[in-house]
Amino acid sequence: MFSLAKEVVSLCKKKPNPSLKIMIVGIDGAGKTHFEEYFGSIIGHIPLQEVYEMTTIGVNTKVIQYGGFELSLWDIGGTASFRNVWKRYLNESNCIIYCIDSSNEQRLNEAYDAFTEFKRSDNKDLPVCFVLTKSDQLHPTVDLSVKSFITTQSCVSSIKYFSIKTAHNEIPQVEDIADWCIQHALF
Ligand SMILES: Nc1nc2c(ncn2[C@@H]2O[C@H](COP(=O)(O)OP(=O)(O)O)[C@@H](O)[C@H]2O)c(=O)[nH]1
Ligand SMILES: [Mg+2]
Repeated sequence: MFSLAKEVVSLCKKKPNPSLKIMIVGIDGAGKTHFEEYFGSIIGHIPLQEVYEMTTIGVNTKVIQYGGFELSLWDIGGTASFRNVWKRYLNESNCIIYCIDSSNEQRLNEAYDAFTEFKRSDNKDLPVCFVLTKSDQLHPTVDLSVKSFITTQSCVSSIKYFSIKTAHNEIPQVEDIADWCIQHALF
């Protein structure tokens, strides 16, 4: 009897956390790979790796445990020729993080166009956390523009700010983003 109870306890312990899949997209240079690295380091305690100053070709994945969930992060390359691959991940995803370089007003329309084209394929209308990256160099026009852009979207959405320069400070940027994803994810 005692050994059966022990077995049940050990099986319960092995039960994995429910999984939540988050795709991280945005045009090339938006800061996705740096964001994912810091996310994995701060929340998942994965040692911070040096990010190669190179455009991501393909997908970088990380799996971390947070808030009772197993979070799978997919940082998907954002070059123009790779953007049509994003939609292939929609079906399996529960939430989207869309990174926009908040310092770059010149590429803002390109970022909107890529998002609009991508979202057209999203039948579930997944929630989107718009992460304004490089917030150490936040351009006020970009900030205002994105605030207005999200009001035109049908999906549940929010704007969060992130900078590799302040990610480790007292401001819980990454935790705030992870909490938002957990609260709004569609299963
Ligand atoms: N100032 C600043 N630069 C950043 C920040 N995050 C990323 N970068 C720079 O932005 C460039 C593109 O970053 P990367 O993560 O490769 O973008 P990706 O193509 O979207 O994956 C790199 O040169 C980074 O050093 C940030 O928070 N602040
Ligand atoms: Mg990248």
